[in-house]
Amino acid sequence: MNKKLIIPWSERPAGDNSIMWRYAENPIIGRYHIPASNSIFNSAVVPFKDGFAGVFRCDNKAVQMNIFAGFSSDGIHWEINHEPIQMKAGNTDMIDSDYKYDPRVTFIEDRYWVTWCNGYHGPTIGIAYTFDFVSFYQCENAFLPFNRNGVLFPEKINGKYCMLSRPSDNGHTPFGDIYLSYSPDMKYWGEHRCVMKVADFKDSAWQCTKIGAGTVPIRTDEGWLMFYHGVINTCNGFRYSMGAALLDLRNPAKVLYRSQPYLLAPAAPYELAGDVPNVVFPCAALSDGEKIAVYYGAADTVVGLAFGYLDEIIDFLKNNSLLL
Ligand code: BMA
Repeated sequence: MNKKLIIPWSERPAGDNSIMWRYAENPIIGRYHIPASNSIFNSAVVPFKDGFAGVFRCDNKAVQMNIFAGFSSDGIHWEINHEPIQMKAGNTDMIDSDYKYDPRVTFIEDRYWVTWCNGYHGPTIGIAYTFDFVSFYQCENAFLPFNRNGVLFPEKINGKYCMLSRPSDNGHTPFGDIYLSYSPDMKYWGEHRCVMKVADFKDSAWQCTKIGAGTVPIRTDEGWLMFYHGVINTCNGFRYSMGAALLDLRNPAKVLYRSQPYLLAPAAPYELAGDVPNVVFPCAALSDGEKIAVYYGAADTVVGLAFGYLDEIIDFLKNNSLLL
């Protein structure tokens, strides 16, 4: 965690007692932000040089899903390339991809790693690395189809790369739990472990249908803090909300605390209405060690920001945890 980092931020609004609150200027990225886009949403950002870089999910007006690089000096105002990322071959020549969506970005050791949902006979987890957000090198897919929500930890754990993911189906999966897998080389993945499963309807219905890893975990003294999405199937379809979990630092398959109430659920107009209504889908978080800014896709259409204080979120998790 870089303590000198200046992250996007606005204070909790007067009279608001929620643990996390929305940026008043949301959405920070609108659906037509680049000429070709139909929608720009579930996207990931990281500190880069004197500012920030990101990988953005832009669906074009043919509704082809692809990922685009972008840059910002303040993390709020973004210049997104008008052309999608063109992958070069990394640790494999097999870089087939029918579509790319829901990217995450993680800096590990010397480079930025991008994971995304990669279309290869159905969704699975694609991996690429870049040093500069100009040249990207695609690697072997992490898993067999079908899988979504691949999220790397920002450092090796016990000497290996570690990735959260969510085995799924080829459609609008009506189930899903979070697993983790290890790799010595970013090519071969194994030692798969179940991390957390959906909650019981009676305990926490917002996360009773499926859950998926969201943001790259943030190292804290209390454990890895990770924001995730939880889904309930309603008579109006799926509703996606955001919660958080603290995972054990040395064995992140062990959940220490997990939010019983959600931290953010669709309520603002841009979360309630869009191409897919009622979606809050976190994909990235920035922290300066005290404050946190979470980037989330809203209604599969635009990008929003939510803020909170690290210690308040951790206290909230400790005091409002699902019994594990
Ligand atoms: C999931 C993915 C996400 C999307 C969500 C809600 O299955 O397709 O990209 O945000 O559904 O539509």
